[in-house]
Amino acid sequence: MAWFDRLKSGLKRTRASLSESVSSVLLGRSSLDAAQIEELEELLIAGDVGGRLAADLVAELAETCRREKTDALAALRQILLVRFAGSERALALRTDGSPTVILVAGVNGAGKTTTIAKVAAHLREENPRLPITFAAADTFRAAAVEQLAVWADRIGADLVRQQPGADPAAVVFDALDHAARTGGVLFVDTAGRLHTKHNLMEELKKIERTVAKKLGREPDERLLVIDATTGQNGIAQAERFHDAIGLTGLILTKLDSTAKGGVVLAIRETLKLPILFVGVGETADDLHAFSASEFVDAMFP
Ligand SMILES: Nc1nc2c(ncn2[C@@H]2O[C@H](COP(=O)(O)OP(=O)(O)O)[C@@H](O)[C@H]2O)c(=O)[nH]1
Ligand SMILES: [Mg+2]
Repeated sequence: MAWFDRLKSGLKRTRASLSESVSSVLLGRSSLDAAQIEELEELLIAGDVGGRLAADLVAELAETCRREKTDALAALRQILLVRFAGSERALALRTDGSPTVILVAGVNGAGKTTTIAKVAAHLREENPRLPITFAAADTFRAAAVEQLAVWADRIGADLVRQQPGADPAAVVFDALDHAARTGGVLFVDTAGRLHTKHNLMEELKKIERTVAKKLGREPDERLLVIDATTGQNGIAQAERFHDAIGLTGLILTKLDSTAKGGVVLAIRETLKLPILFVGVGETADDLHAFSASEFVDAMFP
């Protein structure tokens, strides 16, 4: 299946609850009365678009309709396209021989480890000779290291690991030595346990400092993986991670498992960070570079 069809199919639930109800309010209209404006705003909020953005979008739509007497649904699509143009960015790979260091953070179960595997699989497909290293810096659970080891094996990536309970920064230290020899891309898989939030943030900062000390720069990418089903909570979480490690971008997973895919718009609007990838399922083909226009097209076909 081509990517756009996967995305559309992944957004099925969001379309069924958010898009279809929005469309039925707007269909065939070229002006909106107060009741319709209110209904539309409520539908957008229910779809997790966020209160402020919903109010903004509805106000802009009402104004556009007043001014241009244009088809309201087409106008909403256009407003979304303009507002979210440029939300995407490709992975920044280094070309100076020094390894590209990609730190991947997020709470437990967000999809960090599988997302690393998927992105690595794509890189491997584009360039079979690209050296790829995984640093197993989620040392908190033995199973996490084993999970990453299985992926490394499948993809043909090198794995740098230590025993469970080891200092994650020490694993990264070793992995940096390894990647300095091989070049290519180093993915750092991290822990995500939430009940020790402070320690987690300190752990991530320590990993950053280790990279800075060894390479004289921050990790090239500091990506946060957000489970789209966590909705507005994901935004608050992201702000904490951003405060701790200065995120360079976001990856949104599990859009296939939520009817509130509007959260993508809320996240972009609130955090102003680029979205690199979105995930709509468990296979490597279900993770793809994000495109704002594709996303709007898939939401409102
Ligand atoms: N349905 C669906 N499941 C996903 C997606 N991304 C990841 N998962 C699943 O989420 C679960 C947790 O992923 P994992 O990578 O172990 O999370 P981590 O704790 O952040 O490392 C796994 O079963 C993944 O297959 C997605 O886009 N859609
Ligand atoms: Mg993991």
